[in-house]
Amino acid sequence: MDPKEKLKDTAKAVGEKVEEVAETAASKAASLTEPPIPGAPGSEPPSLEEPTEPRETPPPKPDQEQPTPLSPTGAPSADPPTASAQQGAYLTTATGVRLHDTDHSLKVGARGPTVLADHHLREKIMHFDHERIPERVVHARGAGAHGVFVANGAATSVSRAAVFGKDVETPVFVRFSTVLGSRGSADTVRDTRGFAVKFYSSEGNWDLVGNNIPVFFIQDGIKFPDVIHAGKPHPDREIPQAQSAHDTFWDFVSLHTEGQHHAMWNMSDRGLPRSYRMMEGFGVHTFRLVDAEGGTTLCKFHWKPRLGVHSLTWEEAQLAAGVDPDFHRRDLHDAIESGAYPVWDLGIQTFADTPDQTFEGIDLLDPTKLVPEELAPVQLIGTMTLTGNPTNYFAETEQVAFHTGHLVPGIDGTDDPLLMARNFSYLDTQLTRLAGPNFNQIPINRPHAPVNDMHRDGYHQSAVHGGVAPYKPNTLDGGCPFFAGMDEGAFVDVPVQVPAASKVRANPASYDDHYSQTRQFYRSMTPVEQEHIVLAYTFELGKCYEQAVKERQLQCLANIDADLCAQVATGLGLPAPAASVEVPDVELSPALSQLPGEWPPDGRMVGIVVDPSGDLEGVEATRRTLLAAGVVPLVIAPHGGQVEGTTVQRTFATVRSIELDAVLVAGAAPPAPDALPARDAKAGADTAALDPRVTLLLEECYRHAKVIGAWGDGTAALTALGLDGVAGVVSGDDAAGVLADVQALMAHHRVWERFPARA
Ligand code: HDE
Repeated sequence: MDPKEKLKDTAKAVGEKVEEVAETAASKAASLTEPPIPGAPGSEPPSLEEPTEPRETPPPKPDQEQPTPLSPTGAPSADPPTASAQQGAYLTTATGVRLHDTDHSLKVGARGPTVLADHHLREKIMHFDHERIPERVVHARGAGAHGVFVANGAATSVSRAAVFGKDVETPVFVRFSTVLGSRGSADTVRDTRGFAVKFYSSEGNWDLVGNNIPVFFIQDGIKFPDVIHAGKPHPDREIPQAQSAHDTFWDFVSLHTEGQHHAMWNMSDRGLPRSYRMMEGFGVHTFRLVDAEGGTTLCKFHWKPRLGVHSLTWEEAQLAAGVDPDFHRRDLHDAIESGAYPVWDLGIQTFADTPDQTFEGIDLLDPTKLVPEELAPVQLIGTMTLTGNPTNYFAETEQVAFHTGHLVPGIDGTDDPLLMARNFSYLDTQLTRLAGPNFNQIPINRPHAPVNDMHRDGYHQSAVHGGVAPYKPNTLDGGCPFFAGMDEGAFVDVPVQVPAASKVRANPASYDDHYSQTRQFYRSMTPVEQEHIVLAYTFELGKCYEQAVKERQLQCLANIDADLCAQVATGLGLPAPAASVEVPDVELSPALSQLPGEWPPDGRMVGIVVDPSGDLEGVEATRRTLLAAGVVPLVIAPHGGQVEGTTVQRTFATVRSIELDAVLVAGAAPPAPDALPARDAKAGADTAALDPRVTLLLEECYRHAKVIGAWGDGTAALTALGLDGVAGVVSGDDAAGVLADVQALMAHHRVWERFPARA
């Protein structure tokens, strides 16, 4: 079969799988007797005893996908996707020789020395010693997923890329990440998030390597090592990990004031996403689209999450970093496993490709500037759905290699000096990280298009190239491979005019204004969001040691907004300086705010605190209604196991409020037998009627503006805590009525009224 046809079939199969799995998930939820709480470690439940009958390894879990089976040079393979997993029922050496023991090294007598001839010991330890590869120098901590992108055809008038053709389905692999932390750092730190998408298009791979923030810290890639050195832990003590709340970061951005805009986004709620599923994504740079006639249009890419853009509160983020450092990774995998597939629309803002490359006075080559959506609306051009979890973290999420230079015909870069440096960096970094130039042959990186590149040899070469003439022109290999023209889908460089100029190390004057868009962002926020920004700056600068750094950053804040500066200065106990530049008014851009709105609840978590002597029928009905709405119910009880036939997912001892988007109290919840201060300091409070861990749960949910509901005996708990009649707190006699109100309130993400406005 023609490889392209075969690829189309693969893409179609992915699309069908999306629908099929969605349908199965919905019908499964309706018929389930046990809640499908995601997180089971394997595809089948383990036996109590060690199995001894030889058998093949169990298959991957239904939510897991593998890289499409392709040869290293992109030829479709008839192999099943599991062909690259372990094969056979018996333990073997790396060369396939069966083994009868792997627990004892070969010794001279049971107590004697190990012999050098033990080839199995030597091979096993050698391989283990080399299991680690260098982590990414930035974005080391990440989580990935498989999915599919379906174009709606709206971009075909501006780009000839096949990936944008109407109804074309393209498999994708996405990796979300934090920037500053090491591979094992916590997910919920205040930081920018990476949002990198690899499209396995029929014309080759296209990587859109973006962030959840539309601007960047620096205007020229030559400063990237500097800003990262400043953001990473201090080189002497190697602290703090994965955060910007320290002297070197604020020293840098207060000196390189072009970083103020990005820093402002980090200090806003965007720095604390509730979930990877609830983030916008941005290509940041301006790209150049090329149509079928060679005409060009400038564009900026946007990913819009169907679930809306939501954030954690600062206290939630801090708690999660300790209680569940894998918060975002777990959330993404759990959502996919439970069938709540994350969906984003891809959109573009388009601009005429004029010689000055500006739009409404905004320099499109300056990556510290955005174009407000009010000036250039985002037009949707397709939809991405994430449908599969990786089967193996290392093989897929760790080894995936993105590169801004992975472009396809119809999509090109611009002269943004940040993008230029990236085009160099992403190839270069893989040489060290993935040990050589053949990283595109690693299964997760293999293009779904035929590869005939004349590159030869190198570490880990897994293609077996035929022929003798990897050069052009040649006659010995029949002239192969041949050049393609535009009509055969070649990437033909656009002959863009470059103005004659002197070679200089300089920025254009249009890069000079570092404050107007920073001010525009702050002033476009709602009062609640502004309060969070004040708190963030006050916390971050409060963690700085050096007075000069704090004062210099306050000066930057004065140049952004006098009130913001005054609030932060008060928190730091320092005088607020006057602006040192002119502070003109700016047009507001309401699209920058995350509020207000209503969004679907898919994949959200609702805790149900049960009391073994309470209304368990109501609990069961509530659980089913939530499942049917795509919400994950977590039953929380005094002990694990079952409560009168209802499976318990969390106990009073194991639950923590940060896991929940809303909480329901379905009974009196008196102190459990393990509510012992000697065992758990959280159980140390006055235990009068309610288990102290439940009191803490409710107090935290209240403080984090989460919806709280109770019925029956549970209402007494709310009364005891003084929560009756408070915004976003629902109580009543019947479970169904309370749940309906709770669901309606949850659509707003939080009970915003509970965050008091500044007097
Ligand atoms: Fe990156 N960046 N970056 N970056 N970046 C890397 O590539 C770099 C920039 C982004 O999940 C590295 O494979 C330079 C902007 C993401 O694998 C490295 C500059 C944006 C990821 C690198 C930038 C990004 C990276 C580290 C300034 C948003 C994670 C390992 C010129 C538009 C991709 C690697 C993944 C990763 C260099 C600036 C996003 C070192 C030199 C702007 C999402 O090559």
